[in-house]
Amino acid sequence: MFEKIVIANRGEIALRILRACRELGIKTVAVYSEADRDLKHVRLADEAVCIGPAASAGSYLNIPAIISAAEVTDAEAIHPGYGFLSENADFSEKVSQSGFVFIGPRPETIRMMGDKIAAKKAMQAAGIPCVPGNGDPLGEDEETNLKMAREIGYPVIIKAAGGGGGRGMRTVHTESALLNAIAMTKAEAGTAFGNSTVYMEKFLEDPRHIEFQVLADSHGNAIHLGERDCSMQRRHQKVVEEAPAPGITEEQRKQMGERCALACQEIGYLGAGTFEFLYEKGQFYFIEMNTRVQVEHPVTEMITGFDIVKEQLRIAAGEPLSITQEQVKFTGHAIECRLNAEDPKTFMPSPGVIDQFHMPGGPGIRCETHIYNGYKVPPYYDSMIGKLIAHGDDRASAIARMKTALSEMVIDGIKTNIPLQQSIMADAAFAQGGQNIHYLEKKLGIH
Ligand code: MV4
Repeated sequence: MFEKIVIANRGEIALRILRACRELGIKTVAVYSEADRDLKHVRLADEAVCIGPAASAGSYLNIPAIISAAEVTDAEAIHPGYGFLSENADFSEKVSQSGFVFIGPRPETIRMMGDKIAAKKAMQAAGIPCVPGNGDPLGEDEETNLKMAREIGYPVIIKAAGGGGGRGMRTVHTESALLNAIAMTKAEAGTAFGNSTVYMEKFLEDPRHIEFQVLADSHGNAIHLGERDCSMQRRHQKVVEEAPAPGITEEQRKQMGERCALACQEIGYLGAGTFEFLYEKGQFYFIEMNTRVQVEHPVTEMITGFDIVKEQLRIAAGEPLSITQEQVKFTGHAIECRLNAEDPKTFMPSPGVIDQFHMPGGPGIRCETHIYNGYKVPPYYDSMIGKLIAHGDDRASAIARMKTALSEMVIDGIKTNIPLQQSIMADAAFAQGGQNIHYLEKKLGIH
């Protein structure tokens, strides 16, 4: 196992990684921006290095500064967390070239999954069901493109190969709008991603977002930890996640999960990963693969009793997976509410000093946050300040525990989305489970 690693992130996930390191006896190096001197994990880390100014371009995205921090502290590996450089293939490559271990997949894998066309092709080849549409780059020939859309059937969606996470895509409902939509998406993609390649898919109108968690080691072993339902989202930002996904049968879980694990073995995947699917009318359709630990990983940990971050560290150190697929057991139901420093009605960020914080507790409650009394939420980064996770024997009991926890949690001094989360937990349709990706925005009166 490593003796010392650099945590190349901030906030709750940096603290989460630090805790996993402590359990494994690994020393930690926190790297932080000038705005983040007071982060909780910076105080708890064995060493801390300031890597640049508040703006993340000069700090958390500053590759030479992060690698230098590893060099001066004599660390062996770098954990990127999520966001920032976590899915940057050039970063992972430079980390390796500098003699450190990148805690994540190989650069080639990250690069392939960053190219949505290459990712779809690889998954098709590995037997993963994909959205209808061959996934080839669209050429200039108008007749060919019109014919393809006619064959797929409207509505179709034009997606940028360099996009993902909801960026660089356009839906087309009629033939008369197709050619212009392709031209517009190409132009925008060229500007936004430096790659104007686009492809065409059937547009699924009312899907759910269901994703499978996988882990693969360097010895050729791969397992899945079941699925999460992340359909409660607003503007491509997840708001509530849960595991298991309501209504998914044990048989579906086994079949899709094992296919994902097998695909990992076929592409030589390394580390933790997520297969994102759209789920409609009983069918799964692959859309993207995330090559990082995700914000919502705790709901999977709660129903499996398994520590995903510790496993990332073990895998990166060359150890085999600590459990087999047969040892993975799913118990109860877990729900995660993301906690954001924002106005619950306008969604405007609400940075500032937290002058009162009371953390909820009780059976089945887990609170992942770096905030504390007197902590000042800086305005420079994502507004997520933590996550509240509730586990129960079944979905209803997880919701009941979440409601209790939300009602006893106090975060004063800034605005938070706690009222929004309370209204979701009290929502009759949410209580039913299995709502689609448009539900929350409709409830909020967007559309
Ligand atoms: C789609 C789709 C419908 N049909 N692809 C948005 C984020 C990116 N990961 C893919 N996205 C979508 N791709 C086809 N063929 C609808 C979405 C989509 C979506 C997907 C997951 C979660 C929330 C979403 C919100 C709007 C659109």
